[in-house]
Amino acid sequence: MKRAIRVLLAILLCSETFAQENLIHNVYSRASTSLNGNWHYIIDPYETGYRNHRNWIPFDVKDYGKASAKPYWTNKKMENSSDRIEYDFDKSPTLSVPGDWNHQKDELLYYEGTVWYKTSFDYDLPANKRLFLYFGAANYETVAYLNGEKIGLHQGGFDPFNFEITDKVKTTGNFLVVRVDNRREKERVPNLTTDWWNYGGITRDVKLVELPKNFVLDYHIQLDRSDPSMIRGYVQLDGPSIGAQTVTLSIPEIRQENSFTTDANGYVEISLPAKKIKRWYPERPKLYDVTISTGEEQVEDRIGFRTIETRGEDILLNGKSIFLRGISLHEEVPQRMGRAYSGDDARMLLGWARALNCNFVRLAHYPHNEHMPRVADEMGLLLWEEIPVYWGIDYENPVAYNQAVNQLTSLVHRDKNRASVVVWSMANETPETEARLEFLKKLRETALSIDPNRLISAALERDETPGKKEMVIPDPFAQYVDLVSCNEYVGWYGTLPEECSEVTWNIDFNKPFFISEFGGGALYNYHGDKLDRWTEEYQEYLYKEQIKMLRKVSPLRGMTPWILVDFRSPRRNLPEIQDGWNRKGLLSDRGFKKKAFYVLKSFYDEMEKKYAYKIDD
Ligand code: GCB
Repeated sequence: MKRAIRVLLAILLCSETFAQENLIHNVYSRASTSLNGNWHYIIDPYETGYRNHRNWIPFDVKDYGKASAKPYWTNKKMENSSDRIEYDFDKSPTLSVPGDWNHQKDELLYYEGTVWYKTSFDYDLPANKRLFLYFGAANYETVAYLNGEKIGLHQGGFDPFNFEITDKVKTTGNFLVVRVDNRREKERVPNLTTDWWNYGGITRDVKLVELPKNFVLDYHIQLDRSDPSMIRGYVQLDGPSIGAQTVTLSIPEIRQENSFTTDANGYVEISLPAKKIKRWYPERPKLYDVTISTGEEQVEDRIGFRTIETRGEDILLNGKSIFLRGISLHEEVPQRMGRAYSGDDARMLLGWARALNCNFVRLAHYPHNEHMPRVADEMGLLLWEEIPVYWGIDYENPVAYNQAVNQLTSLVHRDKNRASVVVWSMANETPETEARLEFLKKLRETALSIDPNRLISAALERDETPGKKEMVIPDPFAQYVDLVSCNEYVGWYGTLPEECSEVTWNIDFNKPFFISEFGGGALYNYHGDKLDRWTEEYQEYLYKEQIKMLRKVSPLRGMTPWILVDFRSPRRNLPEIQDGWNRKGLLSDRGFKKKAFYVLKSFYDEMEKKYAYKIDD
């Protein structure tokens, strides 16, 4: 995206909320020091830690905070025996970072409110370097203070952010206090109701990232969709002297290297011939070492090159038609009953998808951690990524819109170089109102302005008229997507699996059609008749009937049934069956395969043969 547009976007976004202005791209390959570990914490449901903080008046109580106290971010200690300080981080218990707090401590299982964290570190920063504090994500609002001074605020529970601390860090004895709150609020995205656990806390990696004075802030390097003989993109530098700098892009394996000169804003468009490039696709996920060098820095990445587009009802990967053999997935490790956050977690979850013979995974319902697309790049799994515009967002409210667009902007920026990501999804099951349509259209434009090279979609709903057997998708947003996607629960909500045989689909968009969810609950190893709810037999029968029905839908080019693994949800309270779990997983909470797993796998084995994929390059 052109620099001018990016600056304008940043200004627009910053005026109302707390967008990430200078998100460092590819932090995982930069020089960094992990701050992961055990951090002290104080649970603070009454916002006691904020006493005397005049700029933040919670709950509209105007005189809140008059009491004389030492707010938590000052990390005050008693200096003599008559001092009154009513907290002490260093004597408080610890939480593991990264990690949601809910499943680390019994008293935090259902907690929705504020927790203050504290850690300490020493850091010897060379004079010619800059230092940034990076969070992979924290849910939902984060305020960070270094050595008693506020360094930044971020809203959004699933996107990365960083704050510069070059002028604030000390050689020894730094203390970092971080307030995280995971309240569900009307203006937040998501807002009051979801069907997943509202995991709070610092859920992803925390790092100190050390960079030169002028550094590579961002870059985009992909095959040009309109001219795939070329790799094109841009590099954006940040720092005091970023104009007229030489930036070199090289891919040693194909012996290509080109140099470019930045404009006065540190921005430059880059390109390389792609003739010798072997394309990335699931059966051959070829990644190249790519280097971007400036006089001060060398940034390494591993990038796959491929194109994705649609033509009529087909999805074309590298120009060849594919069927998306997918599954939906939450960012959760069921055995640990908590958020996934590591490369190993990603390998386990995506490995289960591979065992199902998937070539596609829907990362529902919010941006997952960066390890997921990176591991998917290596494993050869295509991805659908989405933001938590889920159900009843406050669509008329510009604050809610800003929350959504900020999360989308960060996600698209973070993952725009990942070959695995082929779909940006704007929303899940949202009501058809005029305000919502405008909201989604603006989100779509934002995604395309950063990255015009991928498909836009949204999980829409079918016409839910009771008793109606002809399925249509009346949602006007279908006109604006590349991939028309729909969640449907024929055979589970309201009806029995038999209904699948009576249903017909009237889908006529001249676009590929995709089922973004179908499914039903089953408790692992609970058996009975195929019409006994919650049995594996019911779920197996439902999958068989769904597949029979969906085979007849001619524009269908893929599906991501709901869901790979049972997941935690406070909405699911049936004793002895659910006990706080949504049981629609094809695998149990311990990773055991239910019968329906094999039904879907055998359909995918068949689709793999039907859409056999090989390209000569
Ligand atoms: C849906 C939602 C998903 C739920 C699922 C269910 O339509 O998109 O988040 O978990 O249904 O299990 O009802």
